[in-house]
Amino acid sequence: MTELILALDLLDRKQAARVAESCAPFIDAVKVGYPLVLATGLSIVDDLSGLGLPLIADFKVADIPNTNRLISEAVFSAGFDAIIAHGFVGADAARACVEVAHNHGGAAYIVAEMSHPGATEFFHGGVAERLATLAVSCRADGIIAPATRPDRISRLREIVGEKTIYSPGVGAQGGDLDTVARLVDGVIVGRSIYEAEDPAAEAERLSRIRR
Ligand code: BMP
Repeated sequence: MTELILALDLLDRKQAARVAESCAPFIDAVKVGYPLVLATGLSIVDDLSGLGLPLIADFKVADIPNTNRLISEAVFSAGFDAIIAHGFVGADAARACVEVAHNHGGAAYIVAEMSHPGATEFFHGGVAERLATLAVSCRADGIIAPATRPDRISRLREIVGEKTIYSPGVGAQGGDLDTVARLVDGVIVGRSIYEAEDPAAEAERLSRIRR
C-alpha cells in the first residue's frame, strides 16, 4: 500500500495539531517543514509525537558536511524520525545527514527532482539522475521525486531500485494520485488535505483511492 504522508504546512500550532490529530487514522506519516517550525519552534514535535506516526523533518538540508551534521543532530534530538536533504551540495554533505539519521535509528531522503515548474531549469539534463545515483551511493533511504512528472519518477525508479520514493505534488500542484500511487512508496499531500473543509474526510478519501 502506498503511504499517505501529510505535509503539515500550517502556521498555527493549535490548528496544526488539530488537523494532524483528526487525519492520523488515515495517514502514515507527517512531514513538517520550515513554515510550521519557524512559526512554532522545534517543540511542535512534542505536540505531534503523541500521534504515534513517523515525523519527517523537511528542512532540505544543504550545507557543508559539518553544518549538515549539526542540523541533523538537532533534528533527531528533537524527536524527528527522518530528514530530507539536498544532494547537490555533494556526497560528503549528503552522507553527513544519512550517517546522523542512521546513528539515531532514523531515515534520510535526498531530493532528486522537485515538483514545481521551475525545477526543470536545473534538475533536467541529467542532474536528477545524478542526484538519485548519489542517494544510492550515500546509502540514503530513498529519494524525493515529483508527482507532477510521473515519467520522471519511472526514470528515477530505474536508478534507485527498491529504495523508497516519496512524491509531493499531488492535488494542489496538479499531480494525479491514482497515477503516481502506482509508482512510488508514498505520496506527500498538503493543501488538498489541510485546506479541505473536512481535512480528516479528505485524508480518508485519499487513503482509500491510493493503491
Ligand atoms: P502541497 O500538497 O500543498 O503542494 O504540499 C507539498 C509539500 O511537499 C510541501 O510541503 C512542499 O514544500 C513539499 N515539496 C514539494 O511540493 N515539491 C518538492 O519537490 C519537494 C517538496 O518537499
